[in-house]
Amino acid sequence: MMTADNIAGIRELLAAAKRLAVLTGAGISAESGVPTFRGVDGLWRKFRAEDLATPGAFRENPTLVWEWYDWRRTLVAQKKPNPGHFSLARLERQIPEFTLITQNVDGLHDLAGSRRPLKLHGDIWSVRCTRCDYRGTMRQTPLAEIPPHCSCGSLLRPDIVWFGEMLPERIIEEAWQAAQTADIFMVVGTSALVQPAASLPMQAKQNGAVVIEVNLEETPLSPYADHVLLGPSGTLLPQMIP
Ligand code: BJW
Ligand code: ZN
Repeated sequence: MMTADNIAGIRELLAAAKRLAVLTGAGISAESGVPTFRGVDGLWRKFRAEDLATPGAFRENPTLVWEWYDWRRTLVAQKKPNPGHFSLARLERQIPEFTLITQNVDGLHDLAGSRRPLKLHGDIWSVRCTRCDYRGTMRQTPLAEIPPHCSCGSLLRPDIVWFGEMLPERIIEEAWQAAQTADIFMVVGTSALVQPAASLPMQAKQNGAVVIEVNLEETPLSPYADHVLLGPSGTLLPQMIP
């Protein structure tokens, strides 16, 4: 239900929380200058998701997919966390049981000081081999070799979850657990369209959590949220979290 929200009330709610989980999406990084996926300047407007973020696309044209990631990596490397990220890092230190769940691959929560964000969709700085079990971090921007190769000679791929791929099992399990036990579940800057992430707040609600949504606009989740705060997260979160 939509309520006429007042920030002071939300501040009190948060201050009293014992178990809090937060799910973030691309919107929290928008004010850092990282493009979102589905907004006006969203990444999907210029590139078709099916062309780039699927295992099939990578098999078909690894160079194109790597060029896209190289461009995004180079962009993200120049970006810094904004007051929204910093507010969540602060909140983590105030709540006894706190879980940060993010769909973002940009690493800005880590840079803001969040201890261990559960990265549902992977990390733009991580790679893995398409043949052997090598996994590693690759920070170079721009890449010297596109597409990059493993020392075993096979192609490396971004360690990111593409459409049709399973989320990392331990991470999604931990996220379900946090959703099921939270007394407050906050959702920030996600269009709430991509599954299974979008089901986490619903799961929390079914288990009795108060759901707070922060977004520029309403989403499919809004009718189920107890409090919907419309506005930029970089302004609203610092007001909600002193
Ligand atoms: C602001 C703001 C500001 C802006 N302040 N707010 C059930 C039903 C239907 C389909 C499926 C289903 N289960 C699975 C599927 C298929 C698929 C799916 O969900 N499809 C939907 C699109 C319908 N899911 C999957 O394939 C997932 N895997 C899976 O389920 O495996 C099991 C399985 C296997 C095989 C078959 C079936 C099941 C994997 C999903 C992986 C998603 N990966 C991506 C791309 C990674 C590539 C990369 O990043 O390089 O992850 S998709 C893309 O979307 C990215 C994001 O993490 C994700 C979510 O986007 P997000 O964060 O919500 O961003 P936007 O842009 O959509 O929204 C931004 C929001 O911010 C907006 O609301 C703005 O208003 C707001 N905003 N500025 C506050 N300043
Ligand atoms: Zn290898």
